[in-house]
Amino acid sequence: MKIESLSALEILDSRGRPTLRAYCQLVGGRRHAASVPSGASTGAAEAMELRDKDPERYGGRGCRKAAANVSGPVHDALAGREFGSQADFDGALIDLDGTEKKSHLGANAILAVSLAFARAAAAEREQELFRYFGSLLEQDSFYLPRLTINLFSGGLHAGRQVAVQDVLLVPLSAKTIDESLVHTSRVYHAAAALVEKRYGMRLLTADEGGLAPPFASTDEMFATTVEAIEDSGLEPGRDMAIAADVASSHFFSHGYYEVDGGRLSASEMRKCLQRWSDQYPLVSIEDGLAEDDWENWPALCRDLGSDRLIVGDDLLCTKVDRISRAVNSKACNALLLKVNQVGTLTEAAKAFQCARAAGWQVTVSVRSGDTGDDWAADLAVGWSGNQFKPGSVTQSERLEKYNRLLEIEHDHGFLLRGWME
Ligand code: 2PG
Ligand code: MG
Repeated sequence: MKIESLSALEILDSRGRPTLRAYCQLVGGRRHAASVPSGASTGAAEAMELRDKDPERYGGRGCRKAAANVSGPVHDALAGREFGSQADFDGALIDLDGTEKKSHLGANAILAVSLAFARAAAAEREQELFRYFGSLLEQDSFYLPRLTINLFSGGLHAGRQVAVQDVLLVPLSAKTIDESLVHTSRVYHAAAALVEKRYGMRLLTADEGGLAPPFASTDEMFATTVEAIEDSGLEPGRDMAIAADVASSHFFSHGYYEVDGGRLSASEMRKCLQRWSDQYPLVSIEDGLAEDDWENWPALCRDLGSDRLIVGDDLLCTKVDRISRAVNSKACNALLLKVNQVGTLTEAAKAFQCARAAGWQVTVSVRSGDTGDDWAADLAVGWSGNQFKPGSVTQSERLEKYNRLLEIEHDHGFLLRGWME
């Protein structure tokens, strides 16, 4: 695969903030594009997005420098070169950048090019994108991931009216993607009606399309979720369970977790998570403890991990060294995989394999600032992730991913994974 040209431009994400779209053209092929997402609740160990820091444009968040890096030095170094594989191409990007966190060229620039190359390579092989992604892991049989779908948001995704960042629905009894979305839509509308009645507000949505009423407490957020499931005619815990992205790094300060007006020590925070798990049908807990609170994660996983997912997001940042540390210390049993935390497809594939080799589950996730590009759905199927977290069932940047899953299900009839299967 010989590179004809690489280029990029600044575009806007679902929050109206700049991000990047890159283009890759192989010799003899046509131009292929890929757009990258961007997070709000970022982990400290994440690869670095390059931002312009020009206060006159988008509060300093512009991505013109990152775009120029692709169209300039990256194009100049790689155009005309032949690459036998995604790993070779990504390796060249990593070498060209030369920094630990990809801060020289920008992780946003590097990932956009890595993905655009994947699209171009898949097209050259006349493969659907999910099959190309599968080939990176030498995988050629596929499952559809079980969905986790944003319903309510707090934390950094909704102005911190409660500490916990996201409450998600897990359609447990659904047999297909189609049925998962039908069930979820029922609950979403029941929740919207409850919110309107109880809080007297029209439907204001958070970053990922979830509802964000002024809940007085986290318990109220969980209890309203259960009520909405019941109102929809589904059975909580049997048809529809709950996942929480606690995102606790973002309310952890000076050794304490600041939840619902209280200051909890790590062991009190664990007790709190235990109580929520006893009281509500909580089947997955993401970032229940903070990203640097390594010493307390193993006890959390021991207490709650036998029949639920204990997911590391900020803790792991999709990085092999952090995943290995968590495997060795039994800190969690699942990886939240976000490709832009690490910056190339090849490194994300290694993180995926490292987690799977330890017998963990992998939840593939999009970001709170996302675009209409649907590559993440192909990735979730191509790598047959156990779960997929694309946000709520509103907003087109979310729905593009669900619609792509519907398309793959329709065209190929792959089976939907069972929960924790
Ligand atoms: C998370 C993600 C997605 P963000 O914390 O898991 O929900 O949020 O993209 O803001 O990091
Ligand atoms: Mg998270």
